[in-house]
Amino acid sequence: MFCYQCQETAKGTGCDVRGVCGKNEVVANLQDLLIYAAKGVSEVVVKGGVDISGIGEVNHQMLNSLFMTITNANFDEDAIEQQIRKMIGLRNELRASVTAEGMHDAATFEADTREAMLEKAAKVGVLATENEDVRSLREMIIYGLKGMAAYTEHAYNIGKQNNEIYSFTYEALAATLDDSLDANALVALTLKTGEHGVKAMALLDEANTSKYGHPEITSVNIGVRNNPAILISGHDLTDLEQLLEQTKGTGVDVYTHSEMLPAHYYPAFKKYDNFVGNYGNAWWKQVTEFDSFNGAILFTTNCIVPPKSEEVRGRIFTTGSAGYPGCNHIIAGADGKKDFSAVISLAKTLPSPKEIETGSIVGGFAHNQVVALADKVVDAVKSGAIKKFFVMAGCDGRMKSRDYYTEFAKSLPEDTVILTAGCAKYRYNKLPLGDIGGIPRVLDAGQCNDSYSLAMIALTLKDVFGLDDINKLPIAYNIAWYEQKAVIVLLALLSLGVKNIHLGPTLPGFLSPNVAKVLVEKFGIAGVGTVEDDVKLFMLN
Ligand code: FSO
Ligand code: SF4
Repeated sequence: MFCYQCQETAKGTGCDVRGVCGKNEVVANLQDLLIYAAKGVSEVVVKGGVDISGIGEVNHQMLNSLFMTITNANFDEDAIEQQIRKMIGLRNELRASVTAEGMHDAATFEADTREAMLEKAAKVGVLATENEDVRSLREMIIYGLKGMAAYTEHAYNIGKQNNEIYSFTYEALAATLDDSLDANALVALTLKTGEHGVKAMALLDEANTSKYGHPEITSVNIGVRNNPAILISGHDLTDLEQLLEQTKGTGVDVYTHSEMLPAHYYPAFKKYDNFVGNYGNAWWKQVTEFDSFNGAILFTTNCIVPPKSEEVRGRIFTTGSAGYPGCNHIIAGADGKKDFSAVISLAKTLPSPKEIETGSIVGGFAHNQVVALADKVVDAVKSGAIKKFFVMAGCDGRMKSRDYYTEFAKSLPEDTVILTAGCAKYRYNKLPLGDIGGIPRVLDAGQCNDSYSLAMIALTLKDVFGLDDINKLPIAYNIAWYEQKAVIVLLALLSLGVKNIHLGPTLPGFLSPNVAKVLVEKFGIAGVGTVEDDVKLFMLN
């Protein structure tokens, strides 16, 4: 196996024996083959000139395939094998309907057995591309597409689609098979990936807000009640909605976990009186927090950490693109509805959660809410009460070096405001950082995809201040990344013209030295240094 798609990759260069995430060699290799099959489908669509408006199932399975390979989403080898078969089947049907010739091997290979799949996988993984710069760019594009697929799938679940995103996904995946494309062409494609990332986030924003209302300032309870409970993790709001509907009146409480926290900010979920609050912190703390939660757990997406005990594993359910061997997986029926009765029944037999903290946290500062406060914010900037904003969106992770972000937040001058989104927020959202004239010093826009809101806020401020360049705003970007959704967020920001983004806690292992150089020279991308130096540097510029 070889995988270097996330920030925690072994030695910063690549996992080649077992993933630091817990992914074993078989899962890693099957995921490689699934991506190869997805490239094959793309080749047929592009070379065959297939009209994508007529292949709804293929479009959907493409999203699902990419999503299943995101870090910590799916560890279930059987599920991945089944998805490979599905993609090969769909690819063959499509190929039979077109007349194009000279198809790439990805569009024609067959692998009927697990053995044949693993044999093929060994030849088509990341290292099959020999030139390290081409490999770096191809992989960066693929990781961006994975993140984009995740956001597009959530929008799809709400019934919103954008064919431009599907078309681009096929075009870009097929391009990663094309040896005639040099590094320059791939750099251009990388930026185009970012442009489509903006479209995917806009689509999801529209889907979420049209169905559930605009996020609004909300205080979220972080304590517990004395009832049996379900903890819902991941990012999918339609799963949450169905769970809340099905638990209504059952005596079972529902808590959010990690990236599901921002669901509390949406008006539509406030009517459920069993929707109690948020339990715990960022994804990686589940290794202890699932023990004390006691109840049933539902993963709607990543981030799953392989459970240490059978007891915890027995309480975990997965759905959508998520999966873990031995955990009950809930699939949607023909009508798209999911039956969560098994989760609810199990929850009823389990003790209530153990309290690990008390109090509340405040969030809900997505674009609509912040724009509603625009006068206040603009006045605070004009009067000098707010000197600078820090976009600190992205992910949290296990590495000790991420303490940097807590220390950085603590060390920022009191006339600065943090704009956050994604699970990175857990590094500082419970610190007593206070407010500036009623504006909290940590404004949480929501999930990682709600980084879109942060970009919208920046564009609004640019107009209000009459600036011609987004980089002239008093906004600094100090972003933490972990998995591929953060890659699409980064590419999206670059495509919007944002420069001088600091990325940590380490730069991606998938960046070759030459590709890293392009990012530094063209976009001013930098890593992080010490807290003291960085705060000084950011406040000077
Ligand atoms: Fe975090 Fe995991 Fe949302 Fe990621 S929970 S790390 S960027 O999946 O997707 O922020
Ligand atoms: Fe390693 Fe990350 Fe890949 Fe897991 S997802 S195998 S930790 S690089």
